[in-house]
Amino acid sequence: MRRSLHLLALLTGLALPAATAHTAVTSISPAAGSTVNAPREVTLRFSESVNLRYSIFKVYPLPAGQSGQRAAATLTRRVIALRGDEAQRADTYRPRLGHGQGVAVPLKSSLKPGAYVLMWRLMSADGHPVTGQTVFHVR
Ligand SMILES: [Cu+2]
Repeated sequence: MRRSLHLLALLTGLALPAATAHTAVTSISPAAGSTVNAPREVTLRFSESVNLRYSIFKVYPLPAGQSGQRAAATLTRRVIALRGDEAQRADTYRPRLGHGQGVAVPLKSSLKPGAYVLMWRLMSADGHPVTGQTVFHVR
């Protein structure tokens, strides 16, 4: 039912009712664009509970010389579904459920200064994937 509603909305250009909206990120720490001392983990909160089994969370350093949302989105598209990329990642590949509808993504120790991309892909309640990313800086 939700699926057909969604399709109808796509076809007609109507906004979806709130009940079928996709899972949204409500807060992220470190905040988007912030500069922080090397954190031990990043945390996200969502508008509905997230099933880790059907979710991907990764943190990648943004290659030197790159910055901004556009570079972050390009990197995310390239690596979000990549397997065997543990050595390139800044996280420890073990996201866990946090408080409320939150997810914590532990990071490797002593990250080097630079820009990092937190990226996610998860399944909304209606079965559609949601992908996003944010950038923070380590001083
Ligand atoms: Cu959908």
